[in-house]
Amino acid sequence: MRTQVVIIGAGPAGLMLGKLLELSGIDNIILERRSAEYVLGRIRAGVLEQGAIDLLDAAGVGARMHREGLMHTGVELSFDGELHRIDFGDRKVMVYGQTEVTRDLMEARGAQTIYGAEDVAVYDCNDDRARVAYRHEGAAHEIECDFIAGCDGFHGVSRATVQPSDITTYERVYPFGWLGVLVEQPPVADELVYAHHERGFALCSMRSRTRSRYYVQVPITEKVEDWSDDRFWDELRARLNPDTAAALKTGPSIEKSIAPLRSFVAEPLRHGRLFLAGDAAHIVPPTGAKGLNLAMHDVKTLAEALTGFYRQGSEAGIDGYSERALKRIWLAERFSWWMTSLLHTFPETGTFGRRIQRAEFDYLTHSEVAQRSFAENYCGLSD
Ligand code: RFL
Ligand code: PHB
Repeated sequence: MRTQVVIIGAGPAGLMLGKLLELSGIDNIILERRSAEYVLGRIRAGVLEQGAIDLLDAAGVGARMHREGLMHTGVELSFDGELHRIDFGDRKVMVYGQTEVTRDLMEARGAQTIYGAEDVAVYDCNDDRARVAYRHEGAAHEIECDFIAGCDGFHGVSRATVQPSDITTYERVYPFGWLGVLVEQPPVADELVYAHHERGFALCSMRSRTRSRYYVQVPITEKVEDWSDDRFWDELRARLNPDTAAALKTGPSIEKSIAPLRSFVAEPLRHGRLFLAGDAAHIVPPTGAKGLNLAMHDVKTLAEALTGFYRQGSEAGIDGYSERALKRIWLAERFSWWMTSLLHTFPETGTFGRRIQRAEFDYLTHSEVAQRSFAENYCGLSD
């Protein structure tokens, strides 16, 4: 088999890249290890920046998002029970689940996606042509291609095939995770509530007007089996401001899982004919809601680069991809790290650290300039 671009991974990065290439007339095949149902079953991100909204529109898959997504013009921040709203000014974000983005992209895909592709392996990335081998339904296959897009997430094969001496990684692993619960109940507030409390961070989010998503910070050693629904709701209430806690509508959880928190960047993003994009290249802690949005920005940049190569015969885009994408990646890493530092409890920082967090919160909630900066970062920096 032969194609122009092999995309590894059918998460939002791989599916969006596939769609953008398709629209530019560039042949591509997606290889995905899991089944489509499994991919759609993963509950992840919920917040889209304007840039991601615009990209979904440009890809022709934005109609349902505009019908069902919830436009937010601010967020609530609670610190030890004291609530403040931050207004985004003339900016906004869209609350629309990653599951829905993935479903819309899957349904719009015209080119081939091979689900259940096992033992995917990347070869010859530094030669004239690259090759990708895989097994499907027991048979071995190979695809020859011009380029490979590694969109296979943090644990994928793409980054792992690069010689360690050719890649530099930067990492911070946090000693806690987020225990998340999805529930068929209306959200507790019209906007997201991010809460700092001495017991730990909490977040009230949503998927729709009838479905809510809640998180509490837990030590990374915690086991999800030890968290009954009642224990979760009690802990969440204890961390919120009293009015929000009193308004909380609880119910049986329809999903419950613990996600670890990590900051990570692998540089560069190009290795011969292999390009890394999305979580394969970088991870942000979810506090700033940046992971999905960064993945969308990466593949927009990569699709433009590949379109320039095939349409104009220009290598400028593919040569500049890594540097261009990394600029935004590091800005998002900075904001996600900062928001994580502001809102979580870090046992090692002691009482001095807590007072600095409080000062940071007071500055943010009383300075118009700080709020404009927050809104600019949270809603998405311009290119
Ligand atoms: P994905 O979604 O991990 O998709 C990678 C795909 O590659 C497949 N794969 C392979 N396929 C073939 N061969 C192999 N060897 C393979 N290995 C892996 C996988 O099965 C999978 O289908 O990466 P992608 O596309 O780069 O997308 C990134 C986003 O999923 C991620 O950044 C966000 O979910 C992060 N995130 C959030 N981002 C936001 O922008 N806003 C949010 O509000 C937000 N909230 C979150 C989040 C992530 C969370 N978790 C669970 C980590 C909340 C949470 C709790
Ligand atoms: C979510 O709804 O899952 C969500 C929202 C905002 C975040 C992280 C996750 O910062």
